Amino acid sequence: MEGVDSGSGGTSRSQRRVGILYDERMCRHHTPDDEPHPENPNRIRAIWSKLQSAGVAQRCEVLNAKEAEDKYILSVHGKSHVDVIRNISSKQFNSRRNRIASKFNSIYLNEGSSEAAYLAAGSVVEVAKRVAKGELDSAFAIVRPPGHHAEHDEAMGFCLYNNVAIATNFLLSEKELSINKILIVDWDVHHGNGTQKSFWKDPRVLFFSVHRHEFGSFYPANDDGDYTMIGEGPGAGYNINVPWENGRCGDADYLAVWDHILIPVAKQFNPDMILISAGFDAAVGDPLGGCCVTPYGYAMMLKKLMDFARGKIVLALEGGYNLASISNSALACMEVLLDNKTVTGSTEAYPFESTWRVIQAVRQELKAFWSVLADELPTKLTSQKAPIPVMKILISGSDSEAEDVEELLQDVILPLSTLRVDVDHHVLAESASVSWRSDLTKIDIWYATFGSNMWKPRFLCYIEGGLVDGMQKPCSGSMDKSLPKEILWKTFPHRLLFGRESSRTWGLGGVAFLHPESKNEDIVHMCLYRITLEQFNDVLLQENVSSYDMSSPLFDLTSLDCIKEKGSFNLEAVKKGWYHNVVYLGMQQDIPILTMTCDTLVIENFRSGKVPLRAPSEDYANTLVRGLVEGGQLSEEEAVSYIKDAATKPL
Ligand code: X5A
Ligand code: ZN
Repeated sequence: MEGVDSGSGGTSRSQRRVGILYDERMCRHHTPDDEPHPENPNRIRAIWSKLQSAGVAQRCEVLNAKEAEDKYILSVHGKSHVDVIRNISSKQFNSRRNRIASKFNSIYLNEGSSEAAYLAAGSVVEVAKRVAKGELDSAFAIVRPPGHHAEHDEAMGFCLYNNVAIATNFLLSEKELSINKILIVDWDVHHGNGTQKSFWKDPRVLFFSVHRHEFGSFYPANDDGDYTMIGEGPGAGYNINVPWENGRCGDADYLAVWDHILIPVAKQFNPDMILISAGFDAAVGDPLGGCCVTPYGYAMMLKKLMDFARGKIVLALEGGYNLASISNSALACMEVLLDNKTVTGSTEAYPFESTWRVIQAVRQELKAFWSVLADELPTKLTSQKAPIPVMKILISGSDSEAEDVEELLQDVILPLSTLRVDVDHHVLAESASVSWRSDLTKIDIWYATFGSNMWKPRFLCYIEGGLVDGMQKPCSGSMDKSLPKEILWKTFPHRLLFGRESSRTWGLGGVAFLHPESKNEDIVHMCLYRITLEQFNDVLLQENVSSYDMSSPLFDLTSLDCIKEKGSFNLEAVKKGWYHNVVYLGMQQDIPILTMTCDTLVIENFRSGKVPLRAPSEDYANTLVRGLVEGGQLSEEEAVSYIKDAATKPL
């Protein structure tokens, strides 16, 4: 039997009235030639179909999308911006659309964009109105394009109209709704810059955003999301930012922020209604977010907010780019909206030390406005912290390295028994790849290694599978497990460097990169393994920890022709991987020598400090030394100083 009310009071309804809104027309907004893009129509399709197959949509009131009226949109955006979005999809803009889109930051536009933007904004208005009127207890608007980055005169970050800001102004303007104080909770992994600006001086709207910030280097990459940004004039104190110093934040971090900032403030503010900018890109497995909130975490965050505003809550979708993660997160939220049942599950980890630091900074900054934040947090509490990033939930330091969701699933999600989670994961797609494999197995190449792969037992993990000393994660190996046919060493005029804060395989500390361009004063020792081009493809995949399915090769014969001419070859399919740039180093016995490293753009980011240069960890450095020594290239002393040199010389 569904909809059992385990809550108190015999008079309560057996089923809460929960609204859900989905409209296929919002899928007509997509990239002009349907090029792949994280913000694509399948996002809302995946959520909608998940909610249906789980039987949740059937327990909700399904609402129709509506286009927003210009007068409400104009309460947030300027006339010129509204004119652009209204007209952009018409025929006479066909030739100019791409050029206009390129003037914005992270925006694409097509014939369907206008309608989708109007529907997204109008749909959030629609569900908000119904919840405000009491026709519904709460609701979820499954909308796109998202909205929270969109500013007064600016589309950005995949957002055209600021859906949540528009709905907020609508609620405040309809006096008979009696909604005078609104809490906006923005749990999208990115800062809600557009929403912040909309209500900067407005004390009727308490804007709260928790986001990756990394001192202003995470998108939108400025200081707007800093905790010192608290609003101005009458709005001072009504803007609260919780900026993460690092990625990898999970349930424990978010719930600590809820318990020690958001919930006490919500109590004191006492909102008439809550709007959630519900991006699910802080979810475990998200390709952009690099955080690891589980469905249980989202459920708890939502549950804790339901004690306010008499449960009048509207969720509006923002970001979230892993289809399985966003579907499961949305499902967990819907179950909370529908049920009085308590959420079960547990958070095993502690918050990061940096999380306590940020919480304390926020409380300090805002205690003059919110007396509930005035007390110092007890040391007994703040000393409970994750030792160092726990390896099993350590998602690499970059905001982009593709994730192995499977591993995270087992460690983090499976214990959360009541929330069914089945994140898809890829294995080598054997059947589809048979044909290219049999072709590429006939071609030999030299795979030239400059990092830990110089130590043969370590490299063999990429062929045979498994792990060796110092590695924190096993490799899957190649499909063809035959050993390298030959091994030889050579030096090349390239610069070796170490960067990034941590890696999945070695933990904290930098890993080796090769400057893709050569320079005469540089020298790098390289161990060359003669393997097949098929095996090289499997190595490429493992080096770039990707969910790419290998139904076609990453690097084929055409790529080989191309690289001999151009010198390097970027792998589009794993472009988020750290080693997606294949570099050609010449020929050896009529066989091409190939290596893999980052591209020159990343080198620039290393140089500017945007991506950190970092010395290797002890385990990792030892592996390199071992490779050089056992390979007969250098004495131990020489090897140690060679590595140290590369790790300390400025770029
Ligand atoms: C809504 C949202 C992300 C934009 C990232 C641009 N936008 N690199 O998640
Ligand atoms: Zn986002």
